[in-house]
Amino acid sequence: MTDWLGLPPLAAAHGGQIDGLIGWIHVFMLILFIGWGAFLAYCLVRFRRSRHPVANYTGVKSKASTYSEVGVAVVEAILLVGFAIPLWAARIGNIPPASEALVVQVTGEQFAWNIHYPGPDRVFGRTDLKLLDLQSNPLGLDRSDPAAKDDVTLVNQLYLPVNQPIIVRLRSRDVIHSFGVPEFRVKQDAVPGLTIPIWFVPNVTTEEMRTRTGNPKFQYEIACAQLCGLGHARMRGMVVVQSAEEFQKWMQEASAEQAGAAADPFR
Ligand SMILES: [Cu+2]
Repeated sequence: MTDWLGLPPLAAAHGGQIDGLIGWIHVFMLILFIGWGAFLAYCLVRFRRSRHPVANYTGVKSKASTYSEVGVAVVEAILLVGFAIPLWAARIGNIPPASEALVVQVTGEQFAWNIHYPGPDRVFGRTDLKLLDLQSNPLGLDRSDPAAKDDVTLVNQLYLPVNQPIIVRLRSRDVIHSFGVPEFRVKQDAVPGLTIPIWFVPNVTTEEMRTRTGNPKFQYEIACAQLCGLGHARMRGMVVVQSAEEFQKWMQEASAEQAGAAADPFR
């Protein structure tokens, strides 16, 4: 229905509502544009100098302009109260319980996305600033904590299962970044000192999207959507959406591999 907008392909359950809202805004703004444009053209002709050599100081007596302005305000109120606020409230208020979702922590830094999964035990391991190492441990994860043993950390790679609610706990380590994945119709600023939850349900796997777009190299991408410094343009992460089974398998392997590497750093 909203193909005419030329938006990126849609790959999240709630995205249709966002596209619908964007579509309605465009329709109303087009009506406004045509209306005001026609009014301007009418005024230019109607009040041309050759017909009105002397200025008229009384002004317009008709109420038409008042009515049209009220009309515009009403349409804008409908957009805001009828569409935008309910949609926003549903996105912000109805966060699914963590037990039904995959929770993943995403921490922006200049200029990368640090991804942290709690692992199969679903508990995030302890992190400690003192353990923070820009190269080997950018999140300062304490591998001696039992809850951290199965944790998986990655840089610029986000793996997600399809058709499952995802809760991203978004944070920043330095400046304001913004987590944006256009296909998921998700965009949220990452603010230092805050952990901001966002959630969505990806409903098209990377494989399916490749077939659908006819582009065998298609990749979902996290784009940093706030100018955050000189390296902003290269602050990209890739997102891989897999079937639940593929994701489980990947998670088991990554978890085992990272636990092994942590136990034997010289391996
Ligand atoms: Cu950034």
